Amino acid sequence: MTRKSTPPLSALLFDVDGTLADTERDGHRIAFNAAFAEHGLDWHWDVARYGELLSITGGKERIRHFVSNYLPDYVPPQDFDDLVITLHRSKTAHYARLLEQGNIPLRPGVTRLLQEARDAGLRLAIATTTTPENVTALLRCSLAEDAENWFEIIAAGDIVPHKKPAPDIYDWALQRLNLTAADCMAFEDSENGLRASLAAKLPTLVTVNDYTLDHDFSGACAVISDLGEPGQPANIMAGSLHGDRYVSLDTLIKLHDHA
Ligand code: XBP
Ligand code: MG
Repeated sequence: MTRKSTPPLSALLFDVDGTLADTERDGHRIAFNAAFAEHGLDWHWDVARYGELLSITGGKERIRHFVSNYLPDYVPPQDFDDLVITLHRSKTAHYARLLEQGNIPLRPGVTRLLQEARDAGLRLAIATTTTPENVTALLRCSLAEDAENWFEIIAAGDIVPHKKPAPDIYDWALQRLNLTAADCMAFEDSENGLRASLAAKLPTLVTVNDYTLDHDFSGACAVISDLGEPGQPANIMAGSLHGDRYVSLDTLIKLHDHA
């Protein structure tokens, strides 16, 4: 159904990693390990360790944190800053290859909801700490060839000084959209992401994943397993979908009205 009147809900802002797709465990983690191996380093991030490292947003920041906190005997080379950049560039290339292989599908309900929002004329944006190339590759490989154009704003990576949980990336996107937070809804999967969106005053719907199940999601409109599909209901962990069993545009409007 197309909404003719100007909706009070004007735009949707999506996090990427963990929200659009489960990219972390079988995507970014594998790519980091491949980059370490490619550069002759015996560093390896297993699933559990990567879960700990996820508390640090941003890949370059995550590598630095790992070296400072997990490798007491490692003596960084003089050009350590360059090494981090080189490793991260290599990781980005490995990650793109994983996406090209088509192994990272979007999460349940994501494609359906994006289509519905587009059809209704809602504005779409991305707000993520990940590298811009990762976003465009995911959209192209896992959503649609032209999916980059579905989003009016792609706010990603190092364009702001402070990554999530700082609100900077959301503030940047809102400024570019020329909207106030109250006109929008954000979608997040992690505590750091939620802290960022709430600090930007955005009503936020959380879809959890295996890495974020235990996070503190106080302040979210609702916390659910995923967006769900007709016939594949979402599990509701906190809040309410106002009688709905999966998230449609009407659900979002109800959530937004109650925020
Ligand atoms: C995502 C991240 C990213 C990815 C890696 O956080 O923390 O750092 O793990 O991406 P969010 P890069 O979903 O909250 O945006 O290596 O490109 O930084
Ligand atoms: Mg995320």
